[in-house]
Amino acid sequence: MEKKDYKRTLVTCALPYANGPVHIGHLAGVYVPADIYVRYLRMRGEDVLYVCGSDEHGVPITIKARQQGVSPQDVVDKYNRIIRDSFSGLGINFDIYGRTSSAAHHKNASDFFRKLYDEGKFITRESEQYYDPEAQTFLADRYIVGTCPRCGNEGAYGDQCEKCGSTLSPEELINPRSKLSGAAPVKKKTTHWYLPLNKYESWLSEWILENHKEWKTNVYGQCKSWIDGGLQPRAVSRDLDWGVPVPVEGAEGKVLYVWFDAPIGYISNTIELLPDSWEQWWKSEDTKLVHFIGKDNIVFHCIVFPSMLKAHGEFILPENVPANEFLNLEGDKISTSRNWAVWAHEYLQDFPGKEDVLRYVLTANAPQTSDNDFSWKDFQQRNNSELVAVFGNFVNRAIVLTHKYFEGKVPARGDLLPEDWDALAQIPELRKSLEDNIAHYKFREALKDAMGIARVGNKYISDTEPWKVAKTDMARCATILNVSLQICADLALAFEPFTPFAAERLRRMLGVCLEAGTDHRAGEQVSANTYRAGEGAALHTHAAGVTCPCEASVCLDWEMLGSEELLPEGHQVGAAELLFAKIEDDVIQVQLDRLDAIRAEREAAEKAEAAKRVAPQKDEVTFEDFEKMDIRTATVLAAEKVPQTDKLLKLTIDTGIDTRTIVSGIAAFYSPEDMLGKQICILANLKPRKIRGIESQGMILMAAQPDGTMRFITPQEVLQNGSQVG
Ligand code: B3M
Ligand code: ZN
Repeated sequence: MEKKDYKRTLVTCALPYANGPVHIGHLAGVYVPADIYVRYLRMRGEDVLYVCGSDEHGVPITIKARQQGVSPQDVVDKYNRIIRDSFSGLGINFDIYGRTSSAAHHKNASDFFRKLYDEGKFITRESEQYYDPEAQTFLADRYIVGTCPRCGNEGAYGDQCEKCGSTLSPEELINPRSKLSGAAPVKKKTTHWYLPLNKYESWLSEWILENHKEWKTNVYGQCKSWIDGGLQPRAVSRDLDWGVPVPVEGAEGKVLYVWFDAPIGYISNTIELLPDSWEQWWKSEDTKLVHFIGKDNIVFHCIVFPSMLKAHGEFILPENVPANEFLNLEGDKISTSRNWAVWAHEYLQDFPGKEDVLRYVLTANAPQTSDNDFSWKDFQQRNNSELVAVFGNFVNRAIVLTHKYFEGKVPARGDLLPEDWDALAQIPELRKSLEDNIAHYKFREALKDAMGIARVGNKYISDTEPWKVAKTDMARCATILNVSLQICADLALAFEPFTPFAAERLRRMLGVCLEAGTDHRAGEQVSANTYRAGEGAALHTHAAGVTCPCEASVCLDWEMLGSEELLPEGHQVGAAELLFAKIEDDVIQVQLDRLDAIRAEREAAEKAEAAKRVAPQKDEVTFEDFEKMDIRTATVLAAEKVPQTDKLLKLTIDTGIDTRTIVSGIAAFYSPEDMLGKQICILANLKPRKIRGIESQGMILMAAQPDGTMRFITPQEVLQNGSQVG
């Protein structure tokens, strides 16, 4: 059960590995839902801290650095910047985006480990690990490559074959070798620290399985199967040279395991932002801690990190971990290594001004309870027929008509008719549902509610036809537009969490500002159009052009959503602008072509790879079996195509024994002229059989290459026909 009376909410997002850019899968699973949640809570006046940063340790980073011939620091510097820019480009503005390679994090993670170490919370274990005798270093599984026992891929890693997707262990690789030196790895003893998760099993079981039955079923289910399966001690250190050094005498060459230090990064980043007040966020039972993550991180955030926090003893535990499933792209798993993704930074380049469209589509298709798919056609469709045709169209009509008939001033409202009441009455209901859905981390459904408000407005204005009414009854037209403008203002509130850029454009059109709660960023990071009236005061978000402090005569806040009068009569509305623009087919085609090219390239590479692979050896035969075959040299005397076939040649050959006919399926590889006069080898005593009505007396020996092409076998020098081969 969720505790009710929290004073503040700490929202963390999984720290992205700084070894590559973020893609739509990351956005849909973690960052967009978290951002909706944070924006919503802030509008409701809640005190929220929003923490993220990059995860800059781990083996994939050192591998990437080696591949590119740069240092791991270079790699993380590069991607930290790209990822950061992607987030802010999409309106995802964390209070802090820290880095686990920072000195402050190293110290914090080190202190955390040391406290547990000093209090005897770890056990040590000796194990055998692979070691590179030439490079004189232990090898992480990723640093061992070899041939995949399942698919024959020669570049499989010690933990996984990226070709066929199998999970592997280094032992299973055929011909394993070190990525560093190429040497065959040997086993060597090493000692590591382990967190004995088994000791936390009954506590975890009570905390999650008994007391957090409200967690999402996908999250609860994973936790249950881990706990029911029995927990084992987990190593928290590694033999590596990139990471937080293990702060213990004699631990040279060892660092904290990346999954030990990374979640501590949430705490480090909070300390960095709020050196004086961070403890209230991490040590007070009045703080609600919520981790937004993808499904592959569940065990670390629900089992391992909480056990670390419990062992430490001073920190709060998460109230919820609303993890999502995965997003696919055009029906295929998103894959960084195969470049099958839509990258956030590329999207921002390709679709300037359409940040909200991606946020909208990713929320509408969020993989909340099961994996879901992103397709460009759906993206286009949702933009054109939902954002443009419903939301944009409604707002545009309301504002344009207000300018046309009432000089852009909110007209007076006369007596309301039943259709007006009907429309207005739906909004508080949709608001209630939206609130309820967000409280339960159902962002997809919450977005439907927001869109429901736009649908109410669009239907209302279509049904009441103020442009016609204006010809006969200006007072009624005024009432209709007054009601329509109230609904526009509702939309400026309801869509702020989902499509903040459009919500801001809408506020500018309506000439209003928004009370958007507190945020904890330092003053200079607050964007140009946000304003804080004083220390600790609520943050106002002003549309560009609306003057501060709060000279906009109307300042909206969430509590007004669905109320009767958000915009007073006579309020001056700004000029109509385009809220959303239609996306044409050619724009979508560019994206589809790009994916097609990637798919084609992959298929060609796979084919080339398959072509290199030789067929496996056949079952054993005895010498006697072999001796039964009468293989001889022979010369082609005549050759012609078998009529009405593509594959067959009819050959007349001199076998040294006789002159005979053989029909052979080699026309795809040789023309009759190619064969004429050539010496070949034949299986002479193969039982004759009729092929296309021609009796074939024997078989030509051909070598079939792995790519499917065939060549005939010929002696090195011309021999007497009829020589026996064996
Ligand atoms: N960097 C894994 C990931 O991005 C990892 C998350 C760390 S959260 C503490 O999937
Ligand atoms: Zn494989």
